[in-house]
Amino acid sequence: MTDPRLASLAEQLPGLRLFTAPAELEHYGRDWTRRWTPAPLAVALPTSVEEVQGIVRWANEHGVALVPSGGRTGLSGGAVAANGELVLSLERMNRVLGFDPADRTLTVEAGMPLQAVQEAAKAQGLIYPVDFAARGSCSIGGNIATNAGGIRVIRYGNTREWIAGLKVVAGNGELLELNRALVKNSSGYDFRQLLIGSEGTLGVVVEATLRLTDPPPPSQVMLLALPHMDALMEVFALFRSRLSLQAFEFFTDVALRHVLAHGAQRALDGEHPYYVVTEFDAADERAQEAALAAFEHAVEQGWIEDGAIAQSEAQAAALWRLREGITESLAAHKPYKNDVSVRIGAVPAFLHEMQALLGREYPHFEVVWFGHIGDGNLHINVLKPADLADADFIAQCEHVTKLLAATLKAHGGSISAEHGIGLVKKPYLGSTRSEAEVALMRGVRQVFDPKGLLNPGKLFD
Ligand code: 2HG
Ligand code: ZN
Repeated sequence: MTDPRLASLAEQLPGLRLFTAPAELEHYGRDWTRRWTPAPLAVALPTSVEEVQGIVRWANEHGVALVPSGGRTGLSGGAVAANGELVLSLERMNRVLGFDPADRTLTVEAGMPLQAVQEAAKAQGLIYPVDFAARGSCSIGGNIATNAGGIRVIRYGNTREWIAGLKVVAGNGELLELNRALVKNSSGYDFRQLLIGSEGTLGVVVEATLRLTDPPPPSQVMLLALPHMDALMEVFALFRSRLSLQAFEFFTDVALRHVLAHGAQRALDGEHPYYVVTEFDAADERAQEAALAAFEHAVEQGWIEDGAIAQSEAQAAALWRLREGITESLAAHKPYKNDVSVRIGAVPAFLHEMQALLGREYPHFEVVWFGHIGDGNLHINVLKPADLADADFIAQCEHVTKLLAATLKAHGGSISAEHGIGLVKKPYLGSTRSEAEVALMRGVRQVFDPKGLLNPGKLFD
């Protein structure tokens, strides 16, 4: 440990684990984006709130930037450390701190993986309903920092809805206890909600008190094959009016091809351009009959060409894999990712404009569409041709993102629906938020983190 700043950190916090080996710097310095070369100063892995406060105070003394770090499954570069920052990994703060049956809340440390949170809730006969494919690796602190969405937003909303209280270390090292799990608290600004989605730029989330809820009734999972894009929203409107939906997700034939090549099992024969995986409450025969009737009606209307219903949990998991396995199946192609949203009512018009735009601008690239269509949230992954240099590919994609951002602006949409702005979407923040809003964001940042040491360069410069 030759760096004097690190020597002083080790001296101030003698029990603190610090990593400085190149392999660890690389591992902890990047997230699921692969665009930036990791180059942190070191990685600190505190085990207590006091240690986190000590690290933040040390950072202030020495002017060292910090990158708060969870599971690093993010797709916007929010957890990348490429400029000599200290990575502040919450990985070792991963315990359940308490369950309150009267409040139905679970208090956990920020480094706990989402799946472990879900399991801890289940052990109490309840659920923590936010869910998505990275559940095993992402951390609840990271979910809070990005206001993560996922596959059940349609029923349960985003992470924001489930945070009853937060403990946060602000940029000066002070510990803030935000909302203390109160259901009703009309006593001024709600900093808890401000911290959610702030991407580590206002404070380090160290603990969270999560609201839990009753498990849903037994459900059924269906895979639907659709003949054209317009059928997506027709089927969605029909299913939503007749069934109690837990999820309504779509992908294209291109996505299906990749996920099948990656080991998922084919569930329907034939070629179809669009697919939906939907899950809905089906506690009794009446609910199941209603689902069948909705399905048949959609077939009669020409909105559905084929479908499969899972007959067992294993089959349900296999259908879900067709949707949840997409990101992993594309990773080797170094995809350029867009994660955009518009109001649900604006989806049909937006889809048509996007299709025209992407067809025109990307004639030679493979473009994969999928996502949470029922929330107005689309993921557009553009795959890099093997023979194209990374920088050229990104430059071409950035050009299209500018056009896409303008289209989104015209539709009142957002350039980041659920992945955050991070480094990847920073140039486009202004397409989603007004100048006045961004100026206020900078002002808020200044108040929480006067020296600008928390995740600098993310969200805005
Ligand atoms: C999903 O919905 C994730 O599967 C990842 O948000 C999306 O890889 C992506 O673009
Ligand atoms: Zn998603």
